[in-house]
Amino acid sequence: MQNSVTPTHCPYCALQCGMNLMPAPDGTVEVGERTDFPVNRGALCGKGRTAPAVLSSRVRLTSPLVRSGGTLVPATWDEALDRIAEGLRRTRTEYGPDAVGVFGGGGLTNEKAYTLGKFARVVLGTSQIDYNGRFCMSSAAAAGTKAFGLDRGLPFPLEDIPKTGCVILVGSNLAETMPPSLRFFTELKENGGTLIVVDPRRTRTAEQADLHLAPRPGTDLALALGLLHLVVAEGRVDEEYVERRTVGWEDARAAAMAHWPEYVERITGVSVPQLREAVRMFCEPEAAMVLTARGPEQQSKGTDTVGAWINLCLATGRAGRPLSGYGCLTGQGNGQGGREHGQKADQLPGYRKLDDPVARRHVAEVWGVDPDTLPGPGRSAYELLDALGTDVRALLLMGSNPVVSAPRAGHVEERLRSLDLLVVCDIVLSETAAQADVVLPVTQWAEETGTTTSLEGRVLLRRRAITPPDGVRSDLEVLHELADRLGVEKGFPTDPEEVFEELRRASAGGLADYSGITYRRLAEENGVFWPCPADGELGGAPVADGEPQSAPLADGEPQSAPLADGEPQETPLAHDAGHPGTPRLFLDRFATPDGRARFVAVSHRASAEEPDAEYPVLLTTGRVVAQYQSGAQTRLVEELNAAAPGPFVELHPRLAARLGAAEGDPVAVVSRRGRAVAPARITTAIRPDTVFMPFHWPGEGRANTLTNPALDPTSRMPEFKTCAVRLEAVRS
Ligand SMILES: Nc1nc2c(c(=O)[nH]1)N[C@H]1C(S)=C(S)[C@@H](COP(=O)(O)OP(=O)(O)OC[C@H]3O[C@@H](n4cnc5c(=O)[nH]c(N)nc54)[C@H](O)[C@@H]3O)O[C@H]1N2
Ligand SMILES: Nc1nc2c(c(=O)[nH]1)N[C@H]1C(S)=C(S)[C@@H](COP(=O)(O)OP(=O)(O)OC[C@H]3O[C@@H](n4cnc5c(=O)[nH]c(N)nc54)[C@H](O)[C@@H]3O)O[C@H]1N2
Ligand code: SF4
Ligand SMILES: [Mo]
Repeated sequence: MQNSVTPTHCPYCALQCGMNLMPAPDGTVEVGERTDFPVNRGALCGKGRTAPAVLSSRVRLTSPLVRSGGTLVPATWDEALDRIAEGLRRTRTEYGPDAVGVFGGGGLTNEKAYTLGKFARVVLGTSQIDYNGRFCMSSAAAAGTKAFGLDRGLPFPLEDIPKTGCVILVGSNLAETMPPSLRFFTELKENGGTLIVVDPRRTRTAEQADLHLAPRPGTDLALALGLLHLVVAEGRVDEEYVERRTVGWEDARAAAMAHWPEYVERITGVSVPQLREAVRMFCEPEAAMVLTARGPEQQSKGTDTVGAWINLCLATGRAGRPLSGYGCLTGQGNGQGGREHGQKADQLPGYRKLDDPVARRHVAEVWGVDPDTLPGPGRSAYELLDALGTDVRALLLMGSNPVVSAPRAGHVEERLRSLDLLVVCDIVLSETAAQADVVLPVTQWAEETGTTTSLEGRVLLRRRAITPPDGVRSDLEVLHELADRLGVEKGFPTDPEEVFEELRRASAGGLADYSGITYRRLAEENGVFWPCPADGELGGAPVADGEPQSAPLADGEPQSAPLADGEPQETPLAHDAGHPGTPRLFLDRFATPDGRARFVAVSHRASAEEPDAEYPVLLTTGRVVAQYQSGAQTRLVEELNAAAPGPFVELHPRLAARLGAAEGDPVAVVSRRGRAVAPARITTAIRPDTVFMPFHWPGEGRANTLTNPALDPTSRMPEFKTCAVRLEAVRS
């Protein structure tokens, strides 16, 4: 234990709630309220509050494991690392560098994501790297980039939400997925603003709405186009704004006009009066926002769907103006930073493109390599998993558990088994690690320092608060050791701040420019919003090793001056005064060459799999409040398991009656990919044509046994949110 109180951030979702860690009498840590972080002001959900339980879990890995005679047995670090290096070298020699794949995660810190991308390109020389963020917000990222020239999930801080006039929340159940953020929407309503929620289920979030629209899964594109049609028909277009700040309106308008309200009602199941009411609520106030999450994004047309919602914002003059805009609620702890610094198949640090010669030259110079040696773009996440055992014969996996979380998971499991070499770095023996040839036990959030970038685009410092157990090493140490064994002795530091200093240089001049950010500033300013270019040369005194990085004040007291109301840009800098960071984007111009936003001309299309006689019901999937993702971490916490012990199938009483299923009865859900069985949870809160399953569990009730890996043509996002299934009663 280093400090008595260490201010840091939660290991889980993109809200990155602030928390204090304090030593507990039994040698572990306790979570304390940290009220100075403006996003959560001390509030935490149950996952954050119980996160320390995973640090001291009995099933935590503390020794490397290697497969021997079919089983995983403990090994020394040298044995394990040697075996990996030898396997990777052999694969490369026999099949070429692209036969080695790398799979990362949006939960990894910026330092890890950056180093993993560099490791793939410089040490392995492979193009075959991608990460689980592809399954997360990639459609919104693609649409945001197209429309605005830049993808930062929220172009404004969350604190703007209560001050706008209306928010349309499309396919987000944030009351369960980011509970402390619900406050911003409650305050919005208290201030006289309105909330519209679009979700096929009446979720805890939808219950807070002034208007709940419950479309059929997979029809958000039609819904957005129908709203835009009405905006035009009712004369609500902001012509002056469209003229001055956008291009492409004529084509987008023509496409939207083909989506008559009655036609949209037929596709979506949302009535024409409800469509009109939504348009009125959205258009009447001075300012309004559209926020999307996984509901509309995890579709084989997710990019076009988000594009259509952005069109709605642009046509009504609600983007790049104070208290107005489109935003995506990014999901994972570092879902934002994890998509900026090079673990994505087509990307170099600073949100640069791998196929851009200028970007290649810049990053190659920082890395001290010849730009021509950098490989080109590789396969997207699902395509990479699908190629395992054929084109890709060895895989290094860090920060994901695809056996539970990938679409068509039975097939992915089979592909993983067919590898010559699977290496997994994890905290626990996840379902994926259990299939590995070598498992490396790594340190966790509270045992290491690093930065994350929250859904607001706010770069944050997570601090080491506790000494890791014997036997584990950090992901950075793993990459350093492997680089060394593969003949690259320099360029893979194990000190996170040293990595961050290099990341600053690599990102300088890119879209996601972190060059003006230092660990010291992060500690003193409670985070800095990118872009934050350096003022002059890149210096910045590093924080002394092991020293407390800011003096914590007495418990309960704010630890730094709260931001001035509405004006976080003006917060004075305590030290190395430089660029203040950018809480709000696009107010003067969009990040396109001409400064104007782009409309997209899109039309509705069917989902990859629509119900038919054999598979007459729609399946959608998502989350519950008490479990996180594949559950590898949260399934270890007693309190969370008590709240959410296992999978279930949520269905309407009418469907249940047809099936003859009572509450709690096992129900089989069958798709073209496989069959899953879980207890029925009967509720009128879901459409009668749809069933819902959470995806947090492996085994018989694994939702991803069923899901369809149909990919969005642009973002390569799989269609997690809709596929066709049939239900069968299970006789015990
Ligand atoms: N408790 C908890 N919190 C989490 C996570 C977790 O696993 N557990 N994960 C984190 C991560 S990585 C992410 S990405 C976020 C995700 O956060 P959310 O996007 O809020 O989570 P989901 O439950 O996947 O999906 C949201 C809603 O989409 C609805 N939906 C399903 N199909 C459709 C559709 O076709 N259209 C529309 N409009 N809605 C639809 C579902 O009914 C669901 O209520 O949560 C983060 N926070
Ligand atoms: N059906 C369905 N499937 C989905 C979704 C859905 O809505 N429906 N959502 C998708 C989305 S949005 C996401 S983000 C994915 C997430 O799904 P996964 O990618 O499986 O995410 P996690 O369960 O968070 O996996 C993280 C793994 O890394 C480990 N880990 C945590 N921190 C570290 C670290 O610092 N280093 C290392 N080496 N390991 C670490 C954890 O123990 C865990 O085993 O699931 C996707 N799958
Ligand atoms: S909302 Fe997200 S960041 Fe906040 S405590 Fe819960 S899991 Fe952690
Ligand atoms: Mo996610």
